Amino acid sequence: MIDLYTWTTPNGRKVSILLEELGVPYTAHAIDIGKDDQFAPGFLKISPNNKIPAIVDQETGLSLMESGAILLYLAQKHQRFTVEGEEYWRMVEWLMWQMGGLGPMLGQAHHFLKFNRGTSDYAETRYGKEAQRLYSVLNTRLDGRDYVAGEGNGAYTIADMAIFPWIARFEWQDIDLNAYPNVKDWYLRLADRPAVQKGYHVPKFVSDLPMP
Ligand SMILES: N[C@@H](CCC(=O)N[C@@H](CS)C(=O)NCC(=O)O)C(=O)O
Repeated sequence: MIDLYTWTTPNGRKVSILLEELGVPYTAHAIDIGKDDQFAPGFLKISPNNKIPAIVDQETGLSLMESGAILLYLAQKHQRFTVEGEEYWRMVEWLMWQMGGLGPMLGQAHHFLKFNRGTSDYAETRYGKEAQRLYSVLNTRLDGRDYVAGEGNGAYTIADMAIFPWIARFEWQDIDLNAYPNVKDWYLRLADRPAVQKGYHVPKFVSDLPMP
């Protein structure tokens, strides 16, 4: 049994999507980051960086923070949604691209383009352009491929699951998905999966999965 501490944000949704794909038992605990639940002393013991998501694996007692580490742990534990050989490293490469680039940059785009528009032209231009650049990079990677890693036209892995909930906020980022046709096809491919639809609404329903 996995205890998942999460909220309705891209980093949280990555993990609930994987848990739904794995079909393993888990309990989702809502950490309302708008009410500062992430600073509660009990939560800090498992997530010392004050952020969701975090898990505790009740089978082993292991607690983990950082969504990328959690995805790698669960994929390795269950030997699913991962690939082998050189492609393993390609998967890690795109997972790290999400963790170090796509997530942090789109997070800033949300701040300046969605929540604080009009406060900084510089930040709007910087993060708006960076969002477009990152979508172009992903669009190029997905040219002739169904998924970001894996041999041939690819295999569905945790790297796709990490990227998906960030792309699901394309409207917040002023992105027209039609301008990135490979990303759009990939997005619709993942959005069609029942586990993605279910995992997206953990720990609670906020709104439907956005459709381009
Ligand atoms: N690198 C971390 C980032 C986690 C993160 O930024 N979580 C946000 C929600 S998506 C959070 O908990 N924010 C609360 C806060 O900043 O106080 C991961 O991928 O797990």
